[in-house]
Amino acid sequence: MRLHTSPASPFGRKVAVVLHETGLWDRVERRDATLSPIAPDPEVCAANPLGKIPCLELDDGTALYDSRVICEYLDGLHAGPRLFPPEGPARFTALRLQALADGMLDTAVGLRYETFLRPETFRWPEWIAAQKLKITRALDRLEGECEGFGERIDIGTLALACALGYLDFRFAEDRWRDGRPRLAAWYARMAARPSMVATVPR
Ligand code: 99T
Repeated sequence: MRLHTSPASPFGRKVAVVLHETGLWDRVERRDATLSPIAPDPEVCAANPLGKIPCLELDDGTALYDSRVICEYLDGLHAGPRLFPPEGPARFTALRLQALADGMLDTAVGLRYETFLRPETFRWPEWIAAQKLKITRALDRLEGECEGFGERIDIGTLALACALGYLDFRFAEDRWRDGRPRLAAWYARMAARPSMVATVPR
């Protein structure tokens, strides 16, 4: 299997964390792609018409995307505890948390492109402020919910840890920990996991 990814991508990090947590790391060859919406990578586009990473090429030539599909596929390849709970409330809580984390990341990556790639004269301050508010609301919701996570490790909690790690990486000046001590404490425990330490974004 071959994974198109990048050390800066939080979605690629989620897949990498799953590979570590499931003991599958050595089964996947990794290829770091350099891309952006206006500078696509031809190899990634050949595998994923959306031109986005992560994208996993299987040995039979099938390409899997996006990160959610890849993570669920990988979760079917190991014998340890499932990261995608198979059914019931646990499953839908994990999937909802993953959706919240990925939604925060879609917003944050969009903001990154808006504030870093888009020429300054074309930027739209109201749009930027409204996007930041989405992340603020999500963080506030998580501050209220995270004590219930306990020591749970599943696709929801791992995705959230990757999302918070991306805020540290690209938006440190926004200081997401301020006023959110419970979320900060939960994240500190998650960030110490070997899978998270091995995949710190660069
Ligand atoms: O949008 C593009 O054309 C290129 N962008 C990407 O490939 C980003 C890289 S994060 N990936 C996604 O947006 C994937 C989202 C998808 N729903 C998934 O896989 O879950 C780069 C972040 C950075 O450099 O700061």
